[in-house]
Amino acid sequence: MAPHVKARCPEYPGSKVKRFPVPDNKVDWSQRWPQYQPVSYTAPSVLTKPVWADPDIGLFSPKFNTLDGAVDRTSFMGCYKVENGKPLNPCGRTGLIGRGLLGRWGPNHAADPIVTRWKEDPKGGKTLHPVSRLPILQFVSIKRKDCGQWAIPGGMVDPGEQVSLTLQREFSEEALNSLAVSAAERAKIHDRITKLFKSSGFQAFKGYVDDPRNTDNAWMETVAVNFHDESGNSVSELPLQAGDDAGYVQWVDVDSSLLLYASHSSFLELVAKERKAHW
Ligand code: RP5
Ligand code: MG
Ligand code: MG
Repeated sequence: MAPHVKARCPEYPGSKVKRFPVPDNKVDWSQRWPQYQPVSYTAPSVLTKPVWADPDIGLFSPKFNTLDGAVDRTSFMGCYKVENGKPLNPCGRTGLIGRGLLGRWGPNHAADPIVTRWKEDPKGGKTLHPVSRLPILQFVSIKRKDCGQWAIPGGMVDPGEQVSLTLQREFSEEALNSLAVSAAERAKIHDRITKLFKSSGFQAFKGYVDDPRNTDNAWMETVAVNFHDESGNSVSELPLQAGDDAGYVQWVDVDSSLLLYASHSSFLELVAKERKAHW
């Protein structure tokens, strides 16, 4: 596996904090590196003890590598090390200790709904890419408010929440703005998309996300699932409207040149390959 890159971004997101620079060959914990002096940072938004965040180490006794009450502290990467009471990022050094913007020590579980359809040509058929001659997929993409980057409309799995529910809930909140409409409208949205989200979908990825918010002690993991509207008459007919942590939303052509948040473009590559679409 290539070493994480975005998890070593020089300036920590939403702050002026500079990570201790970690070269590629020092990412792995197995490389001895006595000179390593990571900076410590936990964002004020986490320190004010919101419900979604853990207390500080020492103030509570988390059960790592297991289901800790409703909080899932297991990792898709296997058993992670805990050193001096603090979990160690399974993908190596990031130049920063503490939790940064992440609420949980150790894995922070998210779910990423990749909703796709075929790009239509004027006659209603599939649009083929001029070079690859393969049909072009489109996916619902949101522009994140926090960093302005385009992304999959994913979000955190709430404690005890089924991932299948997180996928549908986050899509509704970020791409259909379900939080801002009346209960009746929300029920309508729910009905319209439940069929698509109840289909089993294609699990494109499950594991570590190379997220710029990652630290040595806290990191993102996700389950990315593709829900495909083959005939273009389920979600495709719904008006997209950005909501919650999304500033914009639109259908975007799937292509290898996409620059997306975290490791999202690698998830789309897996979807394109699976659906024999252009990449
Ligand atoms: C990424 O952060 C995941 O892949 C997911 O898309 C997202 C979840 O965080 P929030 O959108 O809730 O900030 O690592
Ligand atoms: Mg969200
Ligand atoms: Mg989100």
